[in-house]
Amino acid sequence: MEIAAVLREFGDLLEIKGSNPFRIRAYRNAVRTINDLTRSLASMVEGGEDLTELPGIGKEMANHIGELVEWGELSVLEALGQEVPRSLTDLIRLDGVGPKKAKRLWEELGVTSVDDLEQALEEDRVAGLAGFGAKSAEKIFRSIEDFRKHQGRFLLSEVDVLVRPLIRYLEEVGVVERVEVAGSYRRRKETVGDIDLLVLSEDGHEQVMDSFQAYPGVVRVEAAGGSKGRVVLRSGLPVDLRIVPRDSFGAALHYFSGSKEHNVAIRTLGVKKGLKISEYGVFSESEAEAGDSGDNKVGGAEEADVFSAVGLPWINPLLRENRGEVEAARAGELPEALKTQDIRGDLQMHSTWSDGANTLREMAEACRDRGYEYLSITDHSQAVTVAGGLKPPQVREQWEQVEEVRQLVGGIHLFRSLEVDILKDGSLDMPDEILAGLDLVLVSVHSFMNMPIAEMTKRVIRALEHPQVDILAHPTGRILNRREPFAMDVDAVLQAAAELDVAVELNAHPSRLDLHDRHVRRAKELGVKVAINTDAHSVQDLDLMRYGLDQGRRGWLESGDVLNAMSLGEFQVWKDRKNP
Ligand code: DGT
Ligand code: CA
Ligand code: CA
Ligand code: ZN
Repeated sequence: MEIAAVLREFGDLLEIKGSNPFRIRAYRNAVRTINDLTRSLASMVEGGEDLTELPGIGKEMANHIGELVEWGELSVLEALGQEVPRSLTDLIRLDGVGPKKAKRLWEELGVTSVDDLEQALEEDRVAGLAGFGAKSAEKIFRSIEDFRKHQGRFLLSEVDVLVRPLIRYLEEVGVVERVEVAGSYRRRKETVGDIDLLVLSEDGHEQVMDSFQAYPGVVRVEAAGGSKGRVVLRSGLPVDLRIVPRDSFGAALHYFSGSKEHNVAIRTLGVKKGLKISEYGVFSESEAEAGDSGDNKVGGAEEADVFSAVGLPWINPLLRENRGEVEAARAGELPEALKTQDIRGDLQMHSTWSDGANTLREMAEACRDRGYEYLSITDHSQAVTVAGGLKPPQVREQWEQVEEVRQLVGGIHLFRSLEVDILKDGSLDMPDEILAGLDLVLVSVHSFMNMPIAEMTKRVIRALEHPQVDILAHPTGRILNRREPFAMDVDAVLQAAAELDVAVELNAHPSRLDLHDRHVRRAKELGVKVAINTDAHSVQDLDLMRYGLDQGRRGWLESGDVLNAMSLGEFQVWKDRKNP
């Protein structure tokens, strides 16, 4: 169903672009075939079936489906999106707008998104176009309201590339002294609804607002007042900006960083101390404590003022979800945040042996250059045919190359490893003698993801019971905004991992971040080691570690909880824990 949706989107873009009708039809036919299937495509792919035997599925289409089954992503779609704004496909979802009308709106009115279309409707520019009457304009208006109720959230990695240039731009505005991002982005929540910017500027509000609205990435200004504005960037990301004076900047930063639940907890503590805490500052209810300026403000320039007013140390924004951080702060038991240098190795990545872009040697060198002490390359096993999974003889061949790379690349240790598929019944997709020959065995689910919860839980626990298993990779299978986690009793799986002495992965890829932060915290509580791995498919992807670190911090991990924060020596001991 999701695969059909992606192929449909691709077909939509081709049609909006006005591509060859045969090519468009190929995608439409493929979508129809897939929608008519009685079995899941994923299971057919994993069963090694030849998809080109299906009506309307050619070789190219079969390859696309393979890519989608493994990654939920289609690279040719990314490429086409450079030519035709992908946001145009949102228009087609609106009742009353088809591909032809979307094309006309784009070419004649410059409309590229639902926001643009709404604006064009408001300015009465649509009803005059050929094919659009007053009635259809009215209908489109109503369907936009519907569309708004179902809009998605943004991945941190998507937001990072949009926010950094915007901050740099604002910092260049002469009257701006300081720019901070608050909200869920500052808390490094896995997805972000909108960006909340705070700008320190004593005077020159007008210049700040004008510059903000004139930012080249802005497609639409939603609100613009004296000290507050909201715009929408071309990508659809809304940005709130507030101009704040120096003496309340810290209070505003605290307030707008949230979460709302954390703020409520802090405010409640304040009330008990006779303090009123708001985005403007910390105020004493008693006149006696009035400050020098004659008002009763007792702080607010620094964020630490807010915490110290209620007798707490500063709390890392990544912990501010009101999940016990206030109590822990009071007891002096806040976790010590993970540092980049705590990570000594990366234990999941792919090479050209399966679906990665770089060789073993290149991956090893890149890890060494990052200062890691060890790495393990975890190409897929045979069941994951779409990602070039390895058969046992290839695994043995790879070991020979591992040996060569060990000789060639000094200063880092390369482990023999694999990402072994957990089959439908919980058995592993590799014979025992291969498993025994690996230094490190990762296991993960890539097929039959729609099982009932009890069955899936049993399946995964059975896999963990295999004595060679070291790490359960991307435990819930979710892909943010694309695929829900599969139904599984995560707590039961974590308890089994604790009993069986198996580690769980926090997959750092920003579209996975799997485990979820609450489950990371639960793993820590249960004493289950967490491996923060990038699942890199290229040397560049090794940079994704920072998303895993943030998620680990949100899950209260400390370096002692993290498997790959062990030194090489400690790790060698750990990996042989079951057969010393
Ligand atoms: P988002 O944008 O949905 O990813 O999540 P946030 O947390 O960025 O939420 P947002 O943008 O609505 O508001 C930013 C922060 O402002 C929020 O984290 C806490 C603060 N805030 C907003 N509305 C309220 C409120 O009604 N009460 C309190 N205490 N804080 C609020
Ligand atoms: Ca926000
Ligand atoms: Ca906001
Ligand atoms: Zn995987």
